[in-house]
Amino acid sequence: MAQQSDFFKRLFGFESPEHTAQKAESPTLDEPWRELDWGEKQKNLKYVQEYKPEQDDIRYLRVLLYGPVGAGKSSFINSVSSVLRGRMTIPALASATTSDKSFTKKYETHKFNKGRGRAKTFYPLVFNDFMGLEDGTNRGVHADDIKLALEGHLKEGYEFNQVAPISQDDPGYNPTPSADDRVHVLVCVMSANTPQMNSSVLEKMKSVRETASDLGIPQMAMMTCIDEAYCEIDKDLRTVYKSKYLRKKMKDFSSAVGIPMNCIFPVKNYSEEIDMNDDVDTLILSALMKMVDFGDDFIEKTKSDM
Ligand SMILES: Nc1nc2c(ncn2[C@@H]2O[C@H](COP(=O)(O)OP(=O)(O)OP(=O)(O)O)[C@@H](O)[C@H]2O)c(=O)[nH]1
Ligand SMILES: [Mg+2]
Repeated sequence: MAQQSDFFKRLFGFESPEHTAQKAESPTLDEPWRELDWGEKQKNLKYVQEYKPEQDDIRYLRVLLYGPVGAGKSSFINSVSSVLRGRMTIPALASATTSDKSFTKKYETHKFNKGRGRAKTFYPLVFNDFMGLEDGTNRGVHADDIKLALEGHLKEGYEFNQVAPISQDDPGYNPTPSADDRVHVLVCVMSANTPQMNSSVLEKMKSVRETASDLGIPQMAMMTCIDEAYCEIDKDLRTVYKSKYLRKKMKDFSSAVGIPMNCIFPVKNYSEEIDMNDDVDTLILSALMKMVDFGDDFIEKTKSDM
């Protein structure tokens, strides 16, 4: 077929109508719309592993994940841990099934071990995993709780209350957060496998974003489950930036939540595999490097504002 179409093109100087129609139907573009170097895993891993905030009073760069129930927030934390340690690890409890009720119920900081035994320390990059945003009022996490978390007011282990956001006299409320209790990057997580986002969840997400913008906190987004949503990507992860459907999905998501396209990253979380895979790692690292860069810029900015 390719030979036939080449022949047609050479003969007539343009592509045959059949070939043009076939190209239009194809789920993939000829060229990726975003460049990603699939051979740079080690260099990118080193970049993240060697990152350290410059400011003395900040031990950790803190990333906060939020988004709808079952979007893959906890799975992303597990995936990051696995990528950093070079083997499968599961520090954050992820759900084995998808439901409309959030599986994560507590506010927890996830740190990643560096080294073992006596030499064990932690990477200066930590994640907080939020309970999912659910449809309707008094369901799922309150946007107000996320806002307080952004400023560092939620204590470790705080149990989310679906009926009301935390009050200042709650033992889980931290009235005097330190510089590294606060959030340095806010990441919205969304599954590519969700047909359409619910309007009440979208409203909650917008309100969180507005607060983060008021606080000057950098924001980005990740689209998970790209393997489940698009069979061409499932077969070969390297087609990720050639998928027409995924690009459209990301564009729609970008306009719905107001996060620019260049701050949205598609990822596939480790979910069913038992061994590590370089392509999966490369996509995760691509998002992770931006979290480190954006978070570090914010840390530097707050330092110079003081
Ligand atoms: N195939 C595939 N499955 C995924 C991916 N990310 C997450 N999953 C699956 O989706 C389900 C939900 O993932 P979780 O990580 O628990 O989602 P969550 O956002 O933490 O959910 P809540 O805590 O309930 O709000 C789990 O069964 C995961 O294995 C992905 O990228 N690909
Ligand atoms: Mg979770």
